[in-house]
Amino acid sequence: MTKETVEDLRRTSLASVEAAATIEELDNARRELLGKKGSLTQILKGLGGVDPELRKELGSLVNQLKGELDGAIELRRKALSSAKLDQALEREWIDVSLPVHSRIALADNGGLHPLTRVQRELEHIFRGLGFTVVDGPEVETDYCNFEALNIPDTHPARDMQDTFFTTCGHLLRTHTSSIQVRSLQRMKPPLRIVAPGRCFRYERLDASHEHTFYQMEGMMIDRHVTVGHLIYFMRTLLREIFGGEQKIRLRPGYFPFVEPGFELDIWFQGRWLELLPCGLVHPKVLEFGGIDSSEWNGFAFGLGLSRLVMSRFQIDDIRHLQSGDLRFAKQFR
Ligand code: FA5
Repeated sequence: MTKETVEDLRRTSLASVEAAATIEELDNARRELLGKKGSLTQILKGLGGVDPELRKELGSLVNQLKGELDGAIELRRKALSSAKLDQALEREWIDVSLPVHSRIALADNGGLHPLTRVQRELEHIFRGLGFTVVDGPEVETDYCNFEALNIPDTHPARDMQDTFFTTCGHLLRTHTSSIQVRSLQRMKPPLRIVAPGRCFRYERLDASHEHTFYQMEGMMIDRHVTVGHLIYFMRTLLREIFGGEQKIRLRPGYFPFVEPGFELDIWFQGRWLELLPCGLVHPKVLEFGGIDSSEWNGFAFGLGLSRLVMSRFQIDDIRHLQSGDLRFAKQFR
């Protein structure tokens, strides 16, 4: 055995590692070089019979070669693995931005959430009654959610609507009534708006109370609006949604932003469900919105949209609505 033998092996072995085109070929090459019967292993074994002086020199050369080979094999393995991944990515690439083929979409039967369905129906009904659908932010100012609705800082009504506050002093709106304020600031009377949206409260949760739920605000500002107008619109709304007259009751209710104020309840599963608080807009709220309350007045309501969906579809627990459970959602397709 000579230095040339080791040098020859270096050339051929490094070339065979480089030539491996797949992980399997690389494993074979490794076995042929470093396995039990591999060429390098044989050389190591043969060192025993070599003259001690030469053995020392050859031994160090062979060890050096072994180190080089290990490094080369590792490098090649990384290159091959990443090429394999690239190929798989290339092969399995899909364009997620392409529109779904209508036949596939139908086969999977995606559908609208019951909340979305009822919200859209309500929007349609109210558009037909001359209302505009408007929107407002979920993260609100204290001013729009409370102050301009005649609920000053010290007012006990704030306790009934505890919520989540941001560190910069804003809050997650507790009701869609904040959109009354924004609409009064932006629009000129006469005006009719409805504003569906998500609300948030720090609540004790049960079958009819969620921390995140939907309401739909409505407001009409005009001249000489009466409680009669209010009741007419509320009845029309419920008749259209339920497809017939519903058993309802109207009782006095207190909200600082209406005067007089009412609670409209609906009979649902053997009990009264609080659904539709309403009333005539308090003159102070109009003034906060820059509207002359001696010329204009109006009504407002805050429909509990999540609860309306419950009674419409006989859903016994409000928590199903946002559970994300497809077994629930698929029942309404
Ligand atoms: C309000 O939020 C008033 N802003 C409503 C209003 C608007 C009154 C305009 C007058 C004029 P209240 O807190 O009662 O009122 O909530 C209104 C409706 O939202 C309730 O009747 C109920 O149906 C629904 N609601 C309230 N809290 C929850 C909750 N935690 N989970 C589900 N629905 C709720």
